[in-house]
Amino acid sequence: MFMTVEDQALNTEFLEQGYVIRPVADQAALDWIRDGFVALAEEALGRKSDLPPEVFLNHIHEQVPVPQLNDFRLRMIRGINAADALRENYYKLARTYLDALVGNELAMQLRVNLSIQFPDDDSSLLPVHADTWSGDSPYEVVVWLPLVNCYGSKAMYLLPANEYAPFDRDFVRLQGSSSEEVYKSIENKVKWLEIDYGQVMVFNQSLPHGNRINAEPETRWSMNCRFKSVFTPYGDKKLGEFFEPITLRAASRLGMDYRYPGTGK
Ligand SMILES: O=C(O)CCC(=O)C(=O)O
Ligand SMILES: [Fe+2]
Repeated sequence: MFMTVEDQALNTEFLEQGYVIRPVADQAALDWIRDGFVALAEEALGRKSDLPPEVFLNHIHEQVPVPQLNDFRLRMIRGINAADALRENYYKLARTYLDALVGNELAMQLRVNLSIQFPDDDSSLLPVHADTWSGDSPYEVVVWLPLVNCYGSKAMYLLPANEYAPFDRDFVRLQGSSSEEVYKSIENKVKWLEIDYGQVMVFNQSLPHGNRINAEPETRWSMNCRFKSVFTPYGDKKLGEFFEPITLRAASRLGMDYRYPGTGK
């Protein structure tokens, strides 16, 4: 492979583990996103906070009642996605890693998702799944961003690539089992992805992953967004509907627009 040594190492790590965790590639973009959430949450609560941002976000469950959590989360997602700079800032967090792992002509999901998981709350859990089981293309990767430090059950888990083969062999037998049974079958193989604010993760969403009840005393805030190389096959999520090209290069623009002489408009 004609890749730099660094790019090769990153690719090998991603293939072997199914994920990479690295410092964000753009600290200003990260702070812009977190400050945005603090401002949106203050607006939703109708008061300013004098707490440091990480304390404010980690303890938001002390200010938002559980029955209002979903509305609160939707308000946060709408608010942050309404800012024109969001997607470019989100891309900048992982640009160098995406370049190395996916390519430099990318399609990005139109809407960036947000998870908020209160301690001991079971209302917003994602049972074990792979995104490809519900129509995502295996050419997609997820860029996952913690807005607070995530550890223990406040983190998400993933079945590492090197543990996948037995799961694959057992999958047919597991069909008809509950998500809980599927989880139990891999419980001692999954990796809990400890990751701090200031880091970003890229993971292979075709590996089984999910989360459990957050038994830590702090709220988890994390974002996720899918990226793929623009000319790779699409699943149910199509270009123009769900994905949009963000870094098309001149040669591709020319190719897409090309008409043989005399046949074009
Ligand atoms: O954030 C999580 O716990 C799971 C995220 C997830 O399933 C995804 O981004 O595809
Ligand atoms: Fe997922």
